[in-house]
Amino acid sequence: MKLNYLRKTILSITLASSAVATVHAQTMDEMWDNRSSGKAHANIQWFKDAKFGMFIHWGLYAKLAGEWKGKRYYGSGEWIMNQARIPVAEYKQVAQTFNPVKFNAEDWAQLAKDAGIKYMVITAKHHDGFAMYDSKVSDFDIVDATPYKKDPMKALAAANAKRGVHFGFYYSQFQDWYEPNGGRNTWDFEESKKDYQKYYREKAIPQLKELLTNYGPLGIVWFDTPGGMTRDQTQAFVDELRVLQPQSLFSSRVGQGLGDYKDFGDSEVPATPIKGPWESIYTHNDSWGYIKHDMNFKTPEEIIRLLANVASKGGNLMLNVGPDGEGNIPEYSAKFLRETGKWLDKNGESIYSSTYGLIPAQPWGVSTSKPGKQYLHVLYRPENGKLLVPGFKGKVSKVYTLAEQRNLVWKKTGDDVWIDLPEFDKDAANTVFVMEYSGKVPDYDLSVPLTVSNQFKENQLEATFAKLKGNAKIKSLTYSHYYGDWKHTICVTDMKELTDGAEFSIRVTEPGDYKISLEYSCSPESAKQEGSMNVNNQEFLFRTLRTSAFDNKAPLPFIKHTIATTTFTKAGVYQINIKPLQNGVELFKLKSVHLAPVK
Ligand code: H79
Repeated sequence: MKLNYLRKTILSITLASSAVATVHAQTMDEMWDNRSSGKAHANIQWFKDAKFGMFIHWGLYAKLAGEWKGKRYYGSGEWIMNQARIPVAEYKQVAQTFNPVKFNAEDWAQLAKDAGIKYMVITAKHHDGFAMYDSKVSDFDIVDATPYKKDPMKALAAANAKRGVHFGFYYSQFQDWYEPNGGRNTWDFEESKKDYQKYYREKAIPQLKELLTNYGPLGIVWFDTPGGMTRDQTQAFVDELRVLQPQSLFSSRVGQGLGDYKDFGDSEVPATPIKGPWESIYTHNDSWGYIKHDMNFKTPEEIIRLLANVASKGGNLMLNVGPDGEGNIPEYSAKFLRETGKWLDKNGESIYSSTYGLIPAQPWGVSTSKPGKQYLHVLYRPENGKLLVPGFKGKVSKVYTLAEQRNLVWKKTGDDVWIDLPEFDKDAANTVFVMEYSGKVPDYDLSVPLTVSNQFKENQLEATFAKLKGNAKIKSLTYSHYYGDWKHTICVTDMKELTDGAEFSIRVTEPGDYKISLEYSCSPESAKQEGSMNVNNQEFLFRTLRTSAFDNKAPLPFIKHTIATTTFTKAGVYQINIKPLQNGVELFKLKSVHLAPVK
């Protein structure tokens, strides 16, 4: 079970949205095209090295701030025109009051720099059709339609260039709710009368040409939600733009597998390492565009861990900020990004220019790689301070702390490396250790048994690592809480028959008593069914508890159902087998198995 297997089984199964089907025929997979050309772009190296980007969603919606005609909206503030079905004639008037006098390009670029960010991508035009730069192609732009009358993108491009931060534009190439022929405004314009080609010819292509001509070298053109073009048409579109800046990278959402690197779904990290250039994009709070009542910001600890997690799988994290209608970046975004920057100042070597870790995820954390080095990102300290790096084939020469470069005592027994960790703040977001080695280390392998140790409060076995039996499947379930604030959870699904099941291979490093819990989601039809878990030569029975049915527009609740206590008398490899005890409907959607030591 190596990387190829994974790409097919897990990442292609982002569920089609049933709610979307009534509005348009596109599935979420098509809206988020994650296929890249597979050909290496000549200028891809800076992107692979960058690891940390800043996304900025800024437009007229920032002025509305999640509120229209006294009603508040939640989630994806940049969708407010669509969510509130605001007619073009009324939305247009918002521009007359949009005057972001507090905007300061130098401050924004300096924040990126202080945060350790290497590239910035900002919305030149989102789905609402409003251009945040001086466009000659349309009057619906910041210079012609607002009292501000200036082009903020000119200053921003220059401020980033000065600091060596790569700069790029987001451009919504298909959706344009302002234009009669643009994608997806169904409340003003009739879909059947639209001529997408005319819109592409007369607005999208000419505007993209302006962006690729007037703002210096662009690191990235970040396309989003393709549509209305065949593969040949998309190829022609790409070719026409490429000649203007052959060095600029195009995101995979240009569509039809013609992008230079992959983006997965909004707020999605793949479960295991992915080869080739890719990026995960995340909101800082619950919305891309500014919403004044959205104060749910990820803490510095969450950002630092997310960054390490994404890097451990070989990708970049592009974290969004949503400046307000005056041009201020939300205070918590600025503060928490600067905190992240402080961590990167000391630990950046383990992130920038790294590739995915060769050590599978451990109860203590994740790893990243450089030639001859594995960086061990310790998120949870083993209680006795003895860190196990299991199954490591390299010849270890040295182990040290990254921040202070202090050498550590270690020993190798067989393929296991045991490291004596120094005392460190066990509440720190991420403490990094470096293991230097020589010799060849095999590629990341999914089938390696998962470590279970009594040195951690809990050991979590993720669905991704299950070996499937019968018709069981591993799926990435996509659902939202508010509006477009997508969440993704990987589960074992479709265990419906006695012959279906999930097997987890574990390596227990310390014998002893453990409590075992199953974390799952269970629809009303699936509730009260019997299942069995086989481990350690014992069969444990359980009956499923109802949580709720899967619905992609609602939370998917999970219950952590404790079902057994068992005693492992010897250290070693064991199998955990879970299966239904009747034929019929799905047993549950299994997210993970937890083993908590009893002390
Ligand atoms: O710019 C941000 C989003 O506005 C944009 N991509 C990120 C970077 C995005 N556009 N479309 N989508 C994401 C996916 C849209 C899904 C939809 Fe829906 C499902 C459109 C209609 C149903 C979400 C839920 C929006 C409305 C309801």
